[in-house]
This record gives sequence, structure tokens and C-alpha cells, in this order.
Amino acid sequence: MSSNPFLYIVIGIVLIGGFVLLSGGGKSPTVASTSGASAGSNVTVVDGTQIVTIEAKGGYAPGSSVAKAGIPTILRFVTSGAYDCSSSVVIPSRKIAQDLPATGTTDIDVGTLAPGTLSGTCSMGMYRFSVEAKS
Ligand SMILES: [Cu+2]
Repeated sequence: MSSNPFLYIVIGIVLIGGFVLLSGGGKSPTVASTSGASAGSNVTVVDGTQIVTIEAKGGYAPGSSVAKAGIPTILRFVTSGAYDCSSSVVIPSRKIAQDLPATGTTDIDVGTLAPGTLSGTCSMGMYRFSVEAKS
């Protein structure tokens, strides 16, 4: 019985595939660890207004954000081909119900956050997000 060249090709593909997976896995995203009680990496402050950027599509990312209390705050929802119910945002404590375009950017003014957690969901209450405001 002679060796089967097909077998060697399969083994080669598996080895190369495994190597690609391993080297790709090494490039895990590094979380920017800013010092002190600063806000999360999805939070920026522009002209004194805090902008919390949340992607909506099949849920919310990040699901939980850390922001600063005491400054005017906007939740900026970014959608890209979101045809699921996460494109309909409800923030009960602010009496907000906002439909997002399937693709686009929608700012929701949530006022100045008091220390604590602001929570929202999709219109069905299935997907959740929260913004924890720290003083
Ligand atoms: Cu839903």
C-alpha cells in the first residue's frame, strides 16, 4: 500500500489552519486601561457633553458602559444593517422609546446622569444595556 498524497494534503491544511488560528488568537484586543475613575473606552467628552457610543445589532455592544456622573450625557446608538428589535430602544426611567434607522447614528439625550445605573432594553425587553455613572 503506497502512501496517499491526499492524506498529506489534508494534514497540511489542518496544520496551516491551526497555525493561522493560533497566531490570530494571539492578537486579542487589548482593553485600554485608563487610570483612575475615568469612563470606558466607548465614552468621549465633546464640548462638555459626554457621549456614550453603543452599537445596536442583535443586542447592544458594549452591554454595559461606565460613564461619569454630573455632566450632560448623550447615548449615541450606531446601527449598521440592524433589522432586529435592538433597533428599537427603550429607556424606561427616562420615558424614552426611540426607533433607530437600520443603518445610521442616533443620539438620545439622557440629561445629566446622577451616580447610579441607567438601564435600557430593546422594545421587547429582550436585549439589555446599561450605563453606570460614577461620580
Ligand atoms: Cu428585542
